[in-house]
Amino acid sequence: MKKEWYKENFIYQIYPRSFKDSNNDGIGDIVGIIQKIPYLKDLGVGIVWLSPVYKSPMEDNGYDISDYQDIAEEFGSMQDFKTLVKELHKAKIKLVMDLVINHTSIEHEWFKKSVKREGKYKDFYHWEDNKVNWTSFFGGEAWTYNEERGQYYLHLFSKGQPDLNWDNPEVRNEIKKMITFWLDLGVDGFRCDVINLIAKNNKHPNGKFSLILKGREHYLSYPNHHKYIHELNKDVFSKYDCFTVGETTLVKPETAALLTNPTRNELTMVFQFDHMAADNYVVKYFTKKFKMINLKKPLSNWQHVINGKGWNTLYLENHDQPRSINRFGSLDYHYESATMLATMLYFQQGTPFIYQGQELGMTNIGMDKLEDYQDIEAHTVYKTLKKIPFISHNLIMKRIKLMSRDNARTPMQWDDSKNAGFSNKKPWLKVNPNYKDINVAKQINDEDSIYSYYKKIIELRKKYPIIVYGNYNDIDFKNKKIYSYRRLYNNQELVVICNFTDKGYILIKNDYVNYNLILSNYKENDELTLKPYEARVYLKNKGKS
Ligand code: ISL
Ligand code: CA
Repeated sequence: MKKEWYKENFIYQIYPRSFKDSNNDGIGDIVGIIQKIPYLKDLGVGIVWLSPVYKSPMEDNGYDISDYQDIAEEFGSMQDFKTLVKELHKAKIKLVMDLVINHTSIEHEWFKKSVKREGKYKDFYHWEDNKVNWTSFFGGEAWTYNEERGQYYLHLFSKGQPDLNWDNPEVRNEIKKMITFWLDLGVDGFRCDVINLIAKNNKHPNGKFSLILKGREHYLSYPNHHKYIHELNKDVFSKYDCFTVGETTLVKPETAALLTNPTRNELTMVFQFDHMAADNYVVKYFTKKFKMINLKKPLSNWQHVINGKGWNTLYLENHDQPRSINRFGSLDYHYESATMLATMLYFQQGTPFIYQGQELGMTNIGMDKLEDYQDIEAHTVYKTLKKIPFISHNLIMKRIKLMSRDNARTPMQWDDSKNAGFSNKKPWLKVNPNYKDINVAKQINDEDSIYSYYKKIIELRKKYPIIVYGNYNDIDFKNKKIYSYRRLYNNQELVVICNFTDKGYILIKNDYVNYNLILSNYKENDELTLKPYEARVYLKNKGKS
């Protein structure tokens, strides 16, 4: 397997709005990120991924871009951005930008000109005389009438996010120029937003009957997306030492294996979503009781399908997902379950991602009032569900409390001072009241904190290539309580054992007496019994025993 820097480093995702506010306007910014580079250095991550900082009306917090080659004023200036690149590189940290190229904002010049049917912009977006029945990812209709042009336009997300027409070569040229601009500024890679949605059936036929995402057969992993991504790779990415991670919604492992196969020159790796459905029926808001086997099955499947063909990503959290302890762990075993989840995830094969605050065990805020939610998705989902008879306000709020994206977007908890040390002014979104207990200041010098445990995993991954490159095999796959697996590399064997229950678990026989315990979230490990949420990592040099 080829050795690459983007396989060996941890990637830390920053949601700029919520990371650190340097000028006390209540909104995180680029200078705030620069101030916290020593923190990233201490943690030991090698790559930072920034959620969008481009100019935007912020209807979807920057995933609606009105100028691809400028910085949003609330985040800072182009000069600040250049300083960020310089300072990160000085600290030996690479920078990955978010690339939102499936759609723009309706305030982008291209869209304004397209509305007026101006020159080459006329067909930059998807236009139809008649309404098509497709539905949007945020709930509601995906085609909206534009008075001025007298036609309907497509938006797979909010009304403010019209989809670009990728069949138009002029669109592809503009995008390529824009990407080159950022690479020339020193950017080291891109996270490509909903990249498996860019190609559409351009005849825009009505979709077949479906309760969710009606019309998806006409745009989800539609064949031409391979072609367009390959073109970006050939004309732009391949000319730089950079990598790409595609966000691929509802992608099948077989498609991902094609997208990430190095010989096809498309993407480096992708985010899949199968394991994010371990506690819901594909649509996040249709929740179901979490069962560990529903996390293990998809994760293991991806390890096997991608192995030797492409390259995996390892994540449990991002700015679209509620916090993992609430979903898959236990608030009563905060430290134990947070560290166990990290152990289960980060010793698998793939590039590991940490979402800001995950390294502290930040948890869901679960706000009661709809007005407190800032996320456009919470509001559109509310409106859509409210139209269905028999669904009450309380029932919808219960779901939103559990699954809203704002759960992950509350300000980063730096210390126990006002507003968690994020800002002196009232933050744009409420701070989680548990910041007095869960914060960086409290954990950074405590050997027994979640933060220090994350640091240990990061160090181990640097020390042992088996963690990066070893082959993956399940152990006792059918076990519904214990998640365990083995990695094999050269003459070494690594074994990971995680207890997903709040009860002790008797190991029938101890198979690992001759192994070296290199990590555990308990100080004492009973030979025959796993404690609640206990995690262990063993290493063995074969032949020696
Ligand atoms: O979070 C989701 C639903 O609750 C996902 O379906 C999500 O909308 C989808 O994965 C696409 O996400 C990305 O593109 C969106 C943006 O709102 C998300 O923040 C981004 O990660 C539109 O640009
Ligand atoms: Ca600010």
